[in-house]
Order: sequence, then C-alpha cells, then structure tokens
Amino acid sequence: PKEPCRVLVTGATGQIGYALVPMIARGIMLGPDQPVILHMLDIEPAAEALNGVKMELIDAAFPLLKGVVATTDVVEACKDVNIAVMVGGFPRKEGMERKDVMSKNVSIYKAQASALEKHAAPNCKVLVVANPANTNALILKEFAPSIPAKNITCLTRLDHNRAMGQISERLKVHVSDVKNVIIWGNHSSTQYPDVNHATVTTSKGEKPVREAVADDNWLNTEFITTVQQRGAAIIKARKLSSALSAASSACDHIRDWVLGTPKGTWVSMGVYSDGSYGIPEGLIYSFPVTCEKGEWSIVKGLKVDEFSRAKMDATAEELAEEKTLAYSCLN
Ligand code: NAX
Repeated sequence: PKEPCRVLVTGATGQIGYALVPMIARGIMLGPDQPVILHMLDIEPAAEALNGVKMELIDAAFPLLKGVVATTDVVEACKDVNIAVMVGGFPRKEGMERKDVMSKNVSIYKAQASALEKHAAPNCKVLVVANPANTNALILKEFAPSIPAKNITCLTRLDHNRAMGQISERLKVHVSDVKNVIIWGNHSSTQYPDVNHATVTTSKGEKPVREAVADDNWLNTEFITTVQQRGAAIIKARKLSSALSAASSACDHIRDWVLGTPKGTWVSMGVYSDGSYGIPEGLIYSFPVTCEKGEWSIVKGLKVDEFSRAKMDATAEELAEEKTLAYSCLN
C-alpha cells in the first residue's frame, strides 16, 4: 500500500473548500489507490465551523482518508504537506478599492509562503485558487524562494473546462470529445480562451473545432466573452460564486500534474513564464501544458495569429499591472 499523501486545503470551511475536501478524501484528486491525510486551515472566526467540517469528514467514513488536521495555525497546517491547495483569501467586498483587496491578499500570501517554505515537505506542489490567483501565486513564489518556481501554479483549469463545455454544448457532442482548447493569461475577464488548436472527435475522426463549428464570428466574439464572464453568470444565477466546478477543476489540475496528461492532450495551467510565446518572464501566466512524471512543460511551437497575439499581450499587460500593484502593497 502507498504512503498517505498530505494535502493542505486553506480556506477549508469556505464554499470551494467544503466541496473540495470530500473530493480529495474520495480519491478524485490523487487516484483511488492513494491514501490521503487532509490538512485544513482557516482563520480564527471560522474555527468552530472548521471543526464541524472535520466531524463530517469523520462521519463520511472515507476508506482513503487516513487522518485530518484541522487548525487555524498556519505552521501546523503546512507541516510536511506534499500538496497545498490555497483557496483561502480575502474577498473583494462592495465598495473596496482594488488596491485594498490586493494588499490584504499580498500579506496573506507572503505569510503563507514563509510557512510553506519552512514546514512543507520537500518538493511540495502548490496550487493557488484564491483571487487574484495568478498574482497571489507570484507573491507566494517570491516569498518562498527555496520552493522551485515550477512547483507553484495557479488555477485556470476551471476556465479551460468552461471553454470545453461551451464547445460541447454548441456542437452537441460530449465534452470528453473536445480537447486542446487553451486559456492564455490571467484568471480574470482578460483571459483569452483560444480554440485555434482545439479538436473534436467525431465518427469520422478528429476535426479542428473551427471547422466543426464553422462560425468564426461566434468563436471570435460570443464564445470568448461567455467563457470570460462565466463566473459572473454563475454569481447572477446562484447568488454565490462557482464552487463545485472550481473544486472539481482543482482536482483535475492536481491529478493531471501528478499523474500526467493523456498522450496528445494538453491542459491549461497558470505557471511561471519562461518567456515562451513572447510572454514576459516573471509573471504567472496560463499556458497550454503537458505533464509527465509530476512535471509540467509548456507546449511549444503553436502558431499564433494576429488576433490571438493581441489578446495574449493584453492579458499579460494586466498581469504586469497587477504585479506592480502587488509590489506597491509590500512597502
Ligand atoms: P469563501 O469566502 O466561501 O471561502 C474563503 C475561505 O477562506 C473562508 O472560509 C475564509 O475564512 C478563509 N480565509 C480567509 N483568509 C484566510 C487565511 N488568511 N488563511 C486561511 N483561510 C482564510 O470563498 P470561495 O467561494 O470558497 O472562494 C475562494 C477563493 O477562490 C476566492 O478568492 C475566489 O475568488 C476564488 N475563486 C477562484 C477561481 C479560479 O478559477 N481560480 C474560481 C472560483 C473562485 O471564484
């Protein structure tokens, strides 16, 4: 039998956390043969609720769940963790300036970076979900210099899955027959959902999505804005932001990273830019990646047309601005 894997979820009593922890305990993140020990962190006002979630995890009698650490102490939470899913953060409230929200999150991610660096297992893999996800991940990277940059990522898989979902609805095919969409850039409304290399499997084999849809106007306008604004549409409908889809996508992100992407398939992950596709180094930017043996690599050599170029640069610019804003909060 395998040794248990220690998985940290911060913000564990929140909406996404509450959907995510049972998925992890059921083996959806790391596979049906991988025992897990869940570490859950939340803040003091949520301490009692956190204990309630722990009680429920015990009551669910998950065969793979070998232990639960529920704590408001960041050091205890980070101790020996192999995987850290950072969902906790400070939400933007009505009337708050962008800079104020950024400042709160910068200080949270700075502190949690230090705790992870000092106490997590060597080679711990980190996924930041909390917004602003790319920039929180960047701050975490900057303040945990001994954690390799390649181990620090942010979630754009939800956007990637949303893009596949929109194509599948449009073509009336199953979502698993759609592959290789790309989310470029920031997990924000400037993200660029790109179908130029995506394919759909039909009874006659694989076909480019552009050919199958045969409506460039829809693909270049409504499709893009629908994916970019899907989060807002969920809030409007549910009066709450997306949670089950975010939790499920976080599992997809870690599972593919650890266990590998299927041959011929890539996924989108926010990763530290190495300058690929002319995206400035020093940003956490969403790229198409393949994963093998626990390591991601950016898919190279895809053709980028002028339309895509402009959108990829615009979202990079927003990330550069966020980075400047985040740094201004450090002083
Ligand atoms: P909730 O407000 O329900 O939960 C957040 C939890 O974090 C709360 O329990 C809170 O007490 C806790 N928390 C706050 N500060 C903390 C700290 N310093 N340490 C540990 N825990 C802390 O939000 P929820 O709907 O679960 O969303 C969580 C985050 O995910 C938000 O930042 C949200 O914007 C972001 N999202 C990111 C997505 C992505 O694709 N990257 C999509 C979904 C989601 O909007």
